[in-house]
Amino acid sequence: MLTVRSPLARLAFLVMAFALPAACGGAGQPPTETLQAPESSAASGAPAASVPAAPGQTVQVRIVNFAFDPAELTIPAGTTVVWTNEDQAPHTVTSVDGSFRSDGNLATGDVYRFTFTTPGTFAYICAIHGSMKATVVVTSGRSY
Ligand SMILES: [Cu+2]
Repeated sequence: MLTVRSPLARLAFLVMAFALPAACGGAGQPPTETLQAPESSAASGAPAASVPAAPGQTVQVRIVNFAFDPAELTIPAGTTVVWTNEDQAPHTVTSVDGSFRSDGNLATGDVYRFTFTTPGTFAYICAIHGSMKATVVVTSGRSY
């Protein structure tokens, strides 16, 4: 028989008809999407507190288990530190030199934020629990 009646033959032809242009198009396409995301240079590493943050950035400090976490934080001037009380107990953020302090007690889930503009070492405590001590070290944010 010479007549192409077999459905398989038709199917094969269809597959060829579709696959061929697709293959050609795929091979001829240059590798697109070579744009680099600017975040690779802007992101200054992991959100770990020991890594200096970029000026203007916000850094989180957790208050948990009757402690500030991280207890020691180094940031460039212009950084905003956001404390969040994750304890059931109330706490405060009270600087030793009086340069900043939370307005009253922070209840569970409460947030206190302060933007450090002056370089220096700032010790702070919880006014309720004197054993809760921590430090924010502010470096010059305009050194580059
Ligand atoms: Cu406390």
